[in-house]
Formats: sequence, C-alpha cells, structure tokens
Amino acid sequence: MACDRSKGALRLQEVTAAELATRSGEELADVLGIVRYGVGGGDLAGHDLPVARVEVEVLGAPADTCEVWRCARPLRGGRTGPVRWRADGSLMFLSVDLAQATAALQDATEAAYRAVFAAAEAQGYPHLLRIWNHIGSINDASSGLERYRQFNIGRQQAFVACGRQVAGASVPAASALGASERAPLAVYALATRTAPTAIENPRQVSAYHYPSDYGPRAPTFSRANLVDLDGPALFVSGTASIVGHRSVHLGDVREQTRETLRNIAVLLDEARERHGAAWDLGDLHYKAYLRRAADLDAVRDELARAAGRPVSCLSLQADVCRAELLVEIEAVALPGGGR
Ligand code: 3EB
Repeated sequence: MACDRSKGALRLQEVTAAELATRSGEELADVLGIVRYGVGGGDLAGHDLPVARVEVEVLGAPADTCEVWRCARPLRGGRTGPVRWRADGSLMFLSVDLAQATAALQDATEAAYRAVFAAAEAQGYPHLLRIWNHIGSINDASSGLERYRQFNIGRQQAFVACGRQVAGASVPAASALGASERAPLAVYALATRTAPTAIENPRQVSAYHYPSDYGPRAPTFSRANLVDLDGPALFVSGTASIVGHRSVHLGDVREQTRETLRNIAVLLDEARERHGAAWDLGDLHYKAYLRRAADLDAVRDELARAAGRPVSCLSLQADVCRAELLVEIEAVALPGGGR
C-alpha cells in the first residue's frame, strides 16, 4: 500500500483490527497512528506504532473498527516517557500509555497532558492541534465532584504548569467523552511544527470562558483548529447542542443533532469568511458520539439531511460530558478529501 500523494498529505481510513493484524510492518510504514475502538477485545499486537485504545462501542460498523491516520512522507517514531508517537515532518500523532491508571483522575490527567506537551516539544512539534480525551464513567461523581470536572482541573493545571495559555488562539481543538469504567483515561493527540489557527463559534461562549456553573475550572479547548497540511485542513472539536453556554433541546436527540450541526456550519462560515477556507457540511468526515445507541438512525438521518448528501460518519456509543447532552459530533476536513 504505497503512499499516494494525489490523495493528500494526510488521510483518515477505517479498518478493522482483524484486518490490521494481517498487515506487515512494511504495509503499515505510512501509518502515523491508529485509534482502536471497541469495548474489550484484544490490543493490536506486534507493530511499533502508536495505538490509542478507546473503550467505547462502535455503532453500525464492525465492533473492532479502527481509525488509521496515514501520511505521505517518511515517518519517524518512538517513545517519550508514557507517550508513543510517530511524526512525518509536519504532523505528529501521540498516544499516552497510562501506567498510573490508578491515580486520582485529576492527577492522572495532569500527568498525561504534561507528558504530551513534553513529547511534542522534544520532537519539535510544540503546537497541539487536536486532542481527544476519553474518561471512564465521565458523569459519575467521586470525591464530591463529577469526573469530567476533575479532568478539567487537571487539564488546566498542566497547561499552566507548562507555560501554555488557557484561553485564546493557541488552545487546541478537543473532544471529551466517556468510556468504559475499566478505562479511566485515554488521551491521544495531533501536534504540528507550525502554529494552527483556532476558530471560535460566535453562537457559543468560548469553552475556556464558561462560567463556574460547569465546574471550578473551565475546559481548555477551542471550537476548531485550522492548519496548513499541504493544503488547508480543519479539525472541528466535539460540538454539541449548546447555545451561549447553555444546553438546549433537552431530551430531544433530533433537535440536539440539528443544533449541533448549526454550530458546525457556523464554524465553517467563520473558516470561510476569516480565512478563505471554503468547505460545506457535505465535505466533512464526521464522528458522532451517542449517549444512547438507539438514537443512531435519528442522528444519521439528521446528519444526511443537514449535509444534503450522504457523508461518512463513524458512530460510537459514549457518554457526553454534560449529563443532559445526548449527542456530540466532531469533524475533519482534509486536503484532497483525505480518504
Ligand atoms: C461543549 O461544547 C461540549 O472538554 O475538551 C466538547 C468538546 C465538549 C471538547 C472538552 C468538551 C470538550 O462544551 C463538550
């Protein structure tokens, strides 16, 4: 499977773990990193690759579906502390192996983020473009505080400790979802050599300015991040049915999906008006996280309707970080379509 530059510098594919297990190291030489979904099931053994293990159930696709990030350049890879990484000269994929999974969530989060920052800086990719977070039992409270709120404290502490801004243009795009209680924290990320451009949503309060009703420390993420990867690429953060800072359409998954897609459409308007990057909803590759597996058809239906054509969407059962939210949707637009 030789690299095909005509398809763009970065591609995202879905492949089952069973199929990946049959591939030789040579065939995986252009793989930047892998995200292995599914509750339980084996790890991807044998290959010296960063593999993020995300303990959520896949909906409407094989239970062992993996996302495979491929690129068109020679790769380097290694391990820095608990972080396994590969990098292609402009982009770095990082996955944290959490040895300290028994630590309190706030401390485990701070340690994971410090490790990501250290590994990215050591390799010359200091800009965090996109971070994905999966927190086991995300809506449960332990020591009196919801686990998502504990996570937000640890995340912000790591940014401050590492001299990073916790608001404004350098804040990474992100998602934060639940996972099986067996997997307390999974963190994986993309980092770049050159600074991306964060985009905020004028319909929403920036998450890093949320009032303290949502926790003692605000979440540290931007609504989207735009970057040049041999052409413009857009990473849309996990997006939900939030207007201002409030959750809207409580209990109605179709309305929540429509509001979420309005929010994503507004981010595309911002990308077009401010940065000249022209995408519409039909150009994106989506990932949808559903609190209730039974909502799959409703979410797919609303997505196809809003996009105006069938779009690719990997759907997963995962709790969303506010207990009243039923769906969160993220997206990417890659140069050349990225498939
Ligand atoms: C929201 O808009 C919904 O804490 O990193 C979306 C994306 C959400 C990222 C995060 C949280 C995060 O607040 C939740």
